Amino acid sequence: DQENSLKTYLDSHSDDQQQADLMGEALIGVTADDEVTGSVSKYHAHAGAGVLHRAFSVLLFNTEGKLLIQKRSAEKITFPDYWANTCCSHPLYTEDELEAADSAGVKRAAIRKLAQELGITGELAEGDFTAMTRLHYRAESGNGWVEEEMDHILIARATVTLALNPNEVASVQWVSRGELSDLLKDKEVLIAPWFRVIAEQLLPGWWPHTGDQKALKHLADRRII
Ligand code: DMA
Ligand code: MN
Repeated sequence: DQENSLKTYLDSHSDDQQQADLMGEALIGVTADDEVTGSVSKYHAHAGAGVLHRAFSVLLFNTEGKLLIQKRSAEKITFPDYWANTCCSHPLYTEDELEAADSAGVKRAAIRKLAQELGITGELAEGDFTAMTRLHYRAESGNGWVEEEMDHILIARATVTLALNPNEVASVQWVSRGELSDLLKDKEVLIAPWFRVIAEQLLPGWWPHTGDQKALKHLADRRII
């Protein structure tokens, strides 16, 4: 059953206690309409056939309009060593992070994980994020794990100081539109599947407006794509 398989997994991953501990997190199970169905462990959400759950993807820009991207660490359980957007994770099944009004829950989760993965603390508040749209996608991680998420995409712009957590992030890069498009074409580079969709299908329309939150809000679309 779910609890036993989590215990077996945790016992066999005592070599990486940080990632193993996180498999016990309570995530938010959702329907294809993003309606909450209940709590699901991070382990159960990503094992076997997987369980659709709520996630977020942050796209952080600096004042020059460059996007911060991260290479996921080799320790990540899903998609290790892949390049992705600034920060991705899941809101937790708590009152604070379940809050739907103004996408407050996913914004709070984003602030929590920007600190834990990248050491960004105190430089971003909920009001600095714009919730752009929701992306429903499913992808096999290739190592036996699966992602199926309702991904809330958040854009923010700020000047930040970074202190990378090596258990989460191998390296980072600030990229211009041209630099990102070269990276996406490079056959040697692993690109996370959700980030490829965001970068190729959504970002081109948003990038010119990332310095203007009012314009971004105008482009925001609460539909699920
Ligand atoms: C999960 O990200 C969310 C998306 C959009 C892929 P993740 O695997 O980096 O989550 P976590 O950092 O919590 O392991
Ligand atoms: Mn997930």
